Amino acid sequence: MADESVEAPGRNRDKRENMDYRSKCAALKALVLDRELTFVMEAHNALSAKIAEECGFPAIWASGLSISASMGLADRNHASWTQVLDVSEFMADHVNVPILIDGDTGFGNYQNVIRLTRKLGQKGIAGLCLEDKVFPKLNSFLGESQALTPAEDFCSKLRAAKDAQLDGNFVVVARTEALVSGLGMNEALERAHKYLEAGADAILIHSKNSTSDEVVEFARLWESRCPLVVVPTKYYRTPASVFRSARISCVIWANQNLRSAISAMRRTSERIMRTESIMEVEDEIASLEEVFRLTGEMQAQEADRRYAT
Ligand code: SPV
Ligand code: MG
Repeated sequence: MADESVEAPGRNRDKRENMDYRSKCAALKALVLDRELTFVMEAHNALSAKIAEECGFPAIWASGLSISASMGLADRNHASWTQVLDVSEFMADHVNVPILIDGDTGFGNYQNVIRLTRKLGQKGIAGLCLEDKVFPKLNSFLGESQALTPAEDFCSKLRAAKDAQLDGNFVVVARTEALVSGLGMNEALERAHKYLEAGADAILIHSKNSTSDEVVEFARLWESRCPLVVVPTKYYRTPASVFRSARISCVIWANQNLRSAISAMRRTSERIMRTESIMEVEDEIASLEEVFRLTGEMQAQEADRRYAT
């Protein structure tokens, strides 16, 4: 009879993966509910997710803008939801911290949200952020007065996501674009109330102002009814102490890894082009050893030692 106390390689694999997923969801839920301010870092592939994790970020934002940009695509749902999901799966496989995915509008109606949410659970993604714009979306910082979906329709998506989640601690963040679209504070608050009622675990109040005044005012009027998330891309001068005093739960740094990669790659390519040599850049770029380390080469060599015949 097999000795049940000895765990054969591969045995209980599914159980372990489920446990891992459970703990990622629990970790993300705890971060969102915690009264301490949490910083969530953008990533657009497994490598940037790994770097963000190693730098100490407790959660990753799988940014729609950054993922589509890294594919050379506009942030207009030109990347399909399965393509975004594939990238996020590589990220989830590569890091131990939870991932909150930017689910845009949910890629359709509540039907699409149900399928998306189930797939996120299967792929190890701990949270989903949905925004109340219409499909296909346009980045919040483009154009004026973008149309919003009726609040009732968006609530259907939120209810569908909460009902479809595979883990009790899966986090659904409802993002309102009411301020971005110029609809005003009352509309933003009314929508947030409805979204909370529909089951959202947190509200992302988005703003494209160059100061944090309107999100701080929203937070004051919201009176901590549920955790608040902000994305200070445009009000980047705001110090963290302002978010702490406003009792914001999470700050998402939404695109800085992508933008720094663009600048670094351009600098390196320009220098190599100009000097017709890689000598000048060699000491300033990541070593090959670092690439091997970040991509699990040591673990692959360990597998060779154990299993190669
Ligand atoms: C993203 O990162 O894709 C976002 C945040 O949705 S923002 O681009 O700032 O609207
Ligand atoms: Mg986005």
